[in-house]
Amino acid sequence: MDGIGRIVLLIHASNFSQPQPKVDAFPWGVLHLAGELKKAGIQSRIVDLNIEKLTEIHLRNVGCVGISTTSYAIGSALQAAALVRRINPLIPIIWGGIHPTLDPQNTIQHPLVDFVFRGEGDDVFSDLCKLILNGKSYDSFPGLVRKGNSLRDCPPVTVSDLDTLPPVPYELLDLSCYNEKILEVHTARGCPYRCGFCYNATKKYRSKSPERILADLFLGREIFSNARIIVFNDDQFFSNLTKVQELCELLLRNEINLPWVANCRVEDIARMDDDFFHLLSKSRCSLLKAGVESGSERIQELIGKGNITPEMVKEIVVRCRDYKIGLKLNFMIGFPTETIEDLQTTGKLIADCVRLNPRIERIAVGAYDPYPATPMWDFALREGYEAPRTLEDWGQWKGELTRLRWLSRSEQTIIRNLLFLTIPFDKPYANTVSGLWSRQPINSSLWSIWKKFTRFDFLCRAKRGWFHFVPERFLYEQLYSKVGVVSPLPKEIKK
Ligand code: B12
Ligand code: SF4
Repeated sequence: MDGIGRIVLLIHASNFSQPQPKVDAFPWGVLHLAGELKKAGIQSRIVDLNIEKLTEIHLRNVGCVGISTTSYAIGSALQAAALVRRINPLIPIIWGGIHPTLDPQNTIQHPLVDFVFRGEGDDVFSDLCKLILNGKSYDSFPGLVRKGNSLRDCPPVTVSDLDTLPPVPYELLDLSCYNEKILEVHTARGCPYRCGFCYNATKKYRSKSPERILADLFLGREIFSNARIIVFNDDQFFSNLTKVQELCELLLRNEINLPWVANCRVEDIARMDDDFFHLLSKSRCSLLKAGVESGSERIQELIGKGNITPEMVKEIVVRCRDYKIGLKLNFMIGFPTETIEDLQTTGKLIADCVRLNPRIERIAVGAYDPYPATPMWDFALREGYEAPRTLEDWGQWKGELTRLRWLSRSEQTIIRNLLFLTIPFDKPYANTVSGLWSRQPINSSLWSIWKKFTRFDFLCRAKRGWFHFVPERFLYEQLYSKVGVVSPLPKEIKK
């Protein structure tokens, strides 16, 4: 190809090894950028690598490429960038999204990266594209890191008024590849809390007005007329309870009449009074997803969640049971300085929660993955985290447990055992919203017998803190590698 074209190509990177026929997640970052480009009269094209491969055809008449990636999808982003470079080396490639924002230093050094954009592109990306497409100079553009730039000159950009965002241009996607039963809406960005492991700890909390959220819901409903659930996908839906109250009332007044799901912080649920719970239940709140992380108060303090005590967690577990609101709890293990006793305490808290509320939808236990620029990153490095050094390294990175050098062999084993033993509680939205997500729990009778056994096994072990020696895990791994039909879960419990 000679010269550059007039279209902006937006690529959403993926962590799937192959494109999937259908996915639950929308490529929200690039979709928002495309909305702004449309408003500015610039034509754009979206390639979501979750559902399709990038080909030469996508690059026809393209004048600028924006790649969006998390730390989990860099391998696919690099492959896409390599194709762009091979087909037309004149097209500038801009990397944005969570990982480039967090780690601009290493990202910008890669030859397949011309620029890094830091932060939220909504307000400024279309201006940048105009300059690029018209061959104008864009020296010292807000948020734009060039090779050799000092990062001090490029702080991340944020949008101050979310009500000014244009409507989502759904027409740019092949909607048949996305789950039409889920109506996903964003109501806020950032978070007022400062958890040590979290990307959001660097972003100020801002919310849309309830009226704007309702308008987004109506638009989504026009597109997804068969939607059976609303997912408010912000990290912190409940940070502003007045907003949530107004929104619940609007949902009721406008007879939206769909169950809804949202993320929350344990303290936020704890501070809701009975009237608030009634309102949630009346407006069809069906699932609250909260990050507990650890049962150990020392670890909670270390990771910036010192206010969340095991008593508070059990209190919300009981309240959700009493109000018949589903609950998903996330736990994280493997933090620096975490001891075997801390891990046992977390196991015990999980078991207490399950006993107190058998209707808990899901308990997801994951191992700590340190991310650059998060509050605990430097501490993790000092404690020996074997961090990927280059963008290429990040492309290979799989969040391996062995990189957490502070873990002794027996701690690693206990973590793997805990990840294994809690699998039965990670049933994707089994009760209230069953059958809606693409990733279905396997219903084979072998799998359900196995799950019942492991659940019982976990509850017995948690009482005594017996997580050191779990031979059933090896049996499971053997069974999976030989038979391959037991579950849809990973072959190995985190390398
Ligand atoms: C919805 C969501 C999901 C969905 C779908 C994600 C997706 N579409 O890929 C699901 C449930 C599938 C999911 C899964 C996971 N997620 Co998730 N997820 C989120 C969540 C809550 C919202 C993402 C979103 O839609 N944001 C809204 C859009 C508008 O924002 P955005 O993408 O950042 O885009 C803006 C800017 O970044 C920028 N921008 C983005 N791209 C580009 C490109 C260019 C060129 C430019 C100029 C600008 C630009 O402009 C955009 C508009 O303002 C975020 C938290 C968060 N606040 O971002 C976590 C988050 C992205 N997830 C995270 C994680 C860890 C995971 C999982 C690994 C969880 C797990 N253990 O399985 C998986 C793996 C996902 C993957 N494929 O990489 C981490 C990622 C951390 C990191 N270092 O990468 C986050 C940040 C959560 C956190 N607080 O730590 N996730
Ligand atoms: S983990 Fe949740 S509460 Fe903590 S900073 Fe991130 S988004 Fe906020």
